[in-house]
Amino acid sequence: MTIEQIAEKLSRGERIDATEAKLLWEKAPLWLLARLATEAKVRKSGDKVFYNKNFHLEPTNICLFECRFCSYRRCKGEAGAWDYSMEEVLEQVEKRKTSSATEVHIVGGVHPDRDLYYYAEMIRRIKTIMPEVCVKAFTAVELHYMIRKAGLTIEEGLQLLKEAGMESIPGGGAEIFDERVRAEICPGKCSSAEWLDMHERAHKLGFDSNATMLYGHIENIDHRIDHLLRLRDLQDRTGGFNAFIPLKFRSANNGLTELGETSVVDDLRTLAMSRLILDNVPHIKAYWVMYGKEVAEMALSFGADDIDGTIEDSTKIYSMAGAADERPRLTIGEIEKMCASAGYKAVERDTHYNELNGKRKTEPTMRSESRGCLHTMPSRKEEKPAKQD
Ligand code: V47
Ligand code: SF4
Repeated sequence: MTIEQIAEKLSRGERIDATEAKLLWEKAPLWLLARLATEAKVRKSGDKVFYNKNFHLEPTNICLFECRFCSYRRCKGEAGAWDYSMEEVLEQVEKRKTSSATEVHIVGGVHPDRDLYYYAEMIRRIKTIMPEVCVKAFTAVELHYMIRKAGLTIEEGLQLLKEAGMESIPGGGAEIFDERVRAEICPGKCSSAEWLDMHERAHKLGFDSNATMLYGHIENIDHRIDHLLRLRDLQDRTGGFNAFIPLKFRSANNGLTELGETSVVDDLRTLAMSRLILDNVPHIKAYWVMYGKEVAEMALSFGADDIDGTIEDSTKIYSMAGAADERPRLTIGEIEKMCASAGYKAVERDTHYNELNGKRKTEPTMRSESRGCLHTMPSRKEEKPAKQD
């Protein structure tokens, strides 16, 4: 197949395979990727670009794991470690009580002394303070650790969190699915199969979720394509992913600093190829906190239709890894301007991509039906990650 033939196939809305994706990724001119990704974006979301009003809670950066790309984790007692008490976390929520945030995004380090029941209680208490806020919480890595530690099956653990008020699962922890690359950059944490399995089981219980890919470190284009195809396969089975978020590796203050960072052209090609390969995922998010506002604006011409939230100084993952802005904030006016200059209309959404049109949701809108459980996994005792602090 030639690039022109693959382009025609995509313009007809047909699916491409790994070989076709590789040819396009490596050889297609940037303008063609922009055109094809825009066609695919417009087919899914017309002239809309989505944003939400959210804030992040990061209860702790103390983590059992030692991912080499992570600038954020600390050992207990180390300079720069934080470990908020339940009351301190709830105080942060109280401060946002009267804001118009519709989502709280909770992630953090995998703390050895915290457990599933503690986090379920945290969610319950957050919902008491802000009953209407949607709790999008815990990467599959955190969930895997806390559910196994509790000795429950994945379904039992997820069900417990659902009953506490959790509605959606963020996309973190996916990194790169290729097992050899994963073993190099984040040894010991949940495997690719376990990450995918967590999301599959969650989708079948009625949660929706996101997926990410950490790129720009030691992986190559084949690994990126393999990652996207594993997500596409899962999405074919469940339909539970709302959005895919390519995460550009930021190189400051971590174990892979010497690698440097990808070019903006690589970032735009990656966004476009994500849109083209993931033909069954409705939204591609250009996470502006990580790209910066200018590249996020360009991303809207390369298949992205979501720029995440208006975050008020509340995520440290990227500022600690060298993202330019230490107090990331984007006003609604700036979002509208950014979308308009790319030729789109800014639309506020909730976590589940219901359009809000100035309204707040009043009822939780989890994926409509539980799809019935997979056969349950046997309970296992807590498994210690290979590396510990
Ligand atoms: O899993 C850690 C990544 C993720 C670095 O679901 C890094 O809406 C780049 O998943 N350079 C957590 N990335 C954040 C995340 C996320 C972000 C925004 C929206 C959503 C969503 C999810 O951050 C981790 C890891 O892959 N990460 N360190 C770094 N140095
Ligand atoms: Fe821990 Fe997450 Fe950092 Fe890995 S990326 S060390 S799991 S905080």
